[in-house]
Amino acid sequence: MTNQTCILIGAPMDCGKRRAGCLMGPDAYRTAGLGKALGDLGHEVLDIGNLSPAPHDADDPDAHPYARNACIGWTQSLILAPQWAMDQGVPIFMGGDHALSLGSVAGVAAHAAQNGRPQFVLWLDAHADFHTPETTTSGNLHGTPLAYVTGQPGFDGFPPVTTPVPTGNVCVIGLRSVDGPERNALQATRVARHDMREIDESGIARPLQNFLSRVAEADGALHVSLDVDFLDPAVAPAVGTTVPGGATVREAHLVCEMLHDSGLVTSMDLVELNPFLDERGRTAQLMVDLCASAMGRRVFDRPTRAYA
Ligand code: NNH
Ligand code: MN
Ligand code: MN
Ligand code: MN
Repeated sequence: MTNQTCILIGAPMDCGKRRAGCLMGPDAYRTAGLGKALGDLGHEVLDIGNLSPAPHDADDPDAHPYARNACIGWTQSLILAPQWAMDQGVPIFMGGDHALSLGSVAGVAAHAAQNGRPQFVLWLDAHADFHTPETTTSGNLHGTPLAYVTGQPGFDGFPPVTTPVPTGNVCVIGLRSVDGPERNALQATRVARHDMREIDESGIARPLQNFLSRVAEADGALHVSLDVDFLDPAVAPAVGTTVPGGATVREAHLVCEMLHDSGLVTSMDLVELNPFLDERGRTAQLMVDLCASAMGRRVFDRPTRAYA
């Protein structure tokens, strides 16, 4: 794999849910050595610092959904970042909670469309994040990004999604907590959904490889959105929404290693890390190691595998 330019973009967004702490995520990744880990692989690393939200109206703390205006401000600023970052290298959005993907994914999809490439999205998460502001009962907008970027209605006040990601280009792996309205809505789409039961039965490589083959065939751009709660909370405790029964360290590394070998990844989010809940930085470190795997770290050299 040729060396790339990794563009680290801090997005200390913390308004996608009520429990505070994800704002410390970007600095936890820096402290855990994300830049050095990627540099040691031979990549050029550019840490551009942290983004901030576009100016927005104040939020009523009791409003439903929660912090809509702040999320709109962040989405407006995040959606613009891929316009310059995608031309420089591989943007890595250091979250911040998963609401940052409303902007990052809408932004990379718009950029891909400008370049005539179909956008694909791999969502590694315990949750489907397919609520709309109308169906969410928690009111937490970090549970909505996949619905937004695929063009589902109900996101009044948010930037219009000009180039929705086709649901058939989305693959979710790691599911073990899906709310009723999300399940109903997802079943009416072509989103590929792989729950933990399927991973237990058949392994994690098979669904991923099928998806990567489709991306390669379409010469697509591939955005990977890695939610900390994809991982089992026993190995990744620093997340507000722990769900037992998640991916093991090795399952997650295998996913990242296969992603690297595919040569298809064009952008990435690292989301939901809450350093306030971490144990001596172990979750931040694991996320850094996974990102390094996705960017080419390996124990021994192996011939590059083709997924086409
Ligand atoms: N589905 C729940 C909700 O909408 C949980 C979402 N939480 C997440 N998503 N962490 O990844 O509130
Ligand atoms: Mn461009
Ligand atoms: Mn999520
Ligand atoms: Mn989640």
